[in-house]
Amino acid sequence: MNSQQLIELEDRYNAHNYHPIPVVISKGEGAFVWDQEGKRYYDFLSAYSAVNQGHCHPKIIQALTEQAQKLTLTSRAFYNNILGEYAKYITEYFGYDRVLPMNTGVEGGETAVKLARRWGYDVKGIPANQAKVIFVEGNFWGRTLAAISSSTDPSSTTGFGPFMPGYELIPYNNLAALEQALQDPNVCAFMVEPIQGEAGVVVPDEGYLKGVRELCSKYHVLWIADEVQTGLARTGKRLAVDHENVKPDILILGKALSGGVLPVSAVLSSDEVMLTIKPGEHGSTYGGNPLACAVAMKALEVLEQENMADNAEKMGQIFRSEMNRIKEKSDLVTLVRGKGLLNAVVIDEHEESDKAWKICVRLKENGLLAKPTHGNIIRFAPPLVITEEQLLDCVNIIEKTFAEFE
Ligand code: IF1
Repeated sequence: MNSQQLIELEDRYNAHNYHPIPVVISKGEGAFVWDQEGKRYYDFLSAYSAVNQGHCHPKIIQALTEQAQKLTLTSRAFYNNILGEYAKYITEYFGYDRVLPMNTGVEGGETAVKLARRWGYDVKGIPANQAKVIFVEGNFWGRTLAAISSSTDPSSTTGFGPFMPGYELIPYNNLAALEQALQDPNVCAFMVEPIQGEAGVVVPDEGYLKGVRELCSKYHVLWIADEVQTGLARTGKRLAVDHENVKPDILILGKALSGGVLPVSAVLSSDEVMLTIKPGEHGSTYGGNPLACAVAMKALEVLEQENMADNAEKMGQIFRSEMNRIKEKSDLVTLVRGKGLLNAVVIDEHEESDKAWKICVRLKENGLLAKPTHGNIIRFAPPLVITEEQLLDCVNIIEKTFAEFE
């Protein structure tokens, strides 16, 4: 079947919960993907930062295939021979006491909120069913009812109520608002993305994360960092919180924890927090499965071995300086922002415009895949294995494409 037929097939039988760029990908390697007709593209979405290590990283695929031939799933009703090794590996890697393994990013968020509530009751002494979690405006942590209950985006929430109680919203990047909200003794946690992804790669002021750490400690509230998108070298450090040398009480990881191979998420925390949940009180059939554990260990290992954080930092500097050069002589680009290889270009349009979409379709025709967030923002986030030569090739494609819209 050709691409057009495959698109029609999906359109006919699949739910219409997405509006994809019209390209049918059938192969991937490193920073490249190929469509059904064999045309090659640079991937500047990286499956929403899940393939930080590059498509089909040979070492990760090897770990996958070797483990797949031995044992894939036992459930947690029994022990398996890989989970303990993985738990030791990931907790030492990030400096936490314990890990709770889940599958998707949103399950990681759900787990973090449950842990925080339980800690609030058992340790902080919040009266039963009164615990509150603070979120920021523009947050995104997935599509479950608990996640959309904190959303300020109507396309996430409209027609899906009623919503989960016990949440409070404050503005992002605003420490005074946080301190105000923390006055309430029933607050158990503050959950935040160190850089907001879906909101359009919104980078907070320097010192914000440090301030969050200090305020949460001062008011005896758990700080939950959602690093599902920003973690694992994407922003030029192992974690985005490392830019300010601070440590969250609860860390959520997902996406690239498996290098894009299968859904693997993790919640990391201290004994004090993690041991509040007892056997039978939380879990998942697939969480901690041996296949996921083997893949995740390798995915973490190659990030280090191949210095992907350093490469993300260096390539990100070059990318933003090139985009700013383009911005200088362009009427189209109004703002360039990001950290490491999580970047966005804001174009001169209103949020409901279809300009960013049209540019992304043209970028596709010119051999580069990117996705708009809102009508006026294009996200640029290639795999972290991209080389300088490849990146400069991509800058040319972007420059040429933007020129077609001047
Ligand atoms: C979709 C964006 C990215 C996340 C953070 C948790 C999750 C996500 C910070 C949940 C998921 C996704 C999912 C994807 C779009 C997407 C996204 F455009 F919305 F912002 F990555 F850039 N925390 N992000 O960003 O993880 O349960 O999906 O594994 O299509 O909804 P999940």
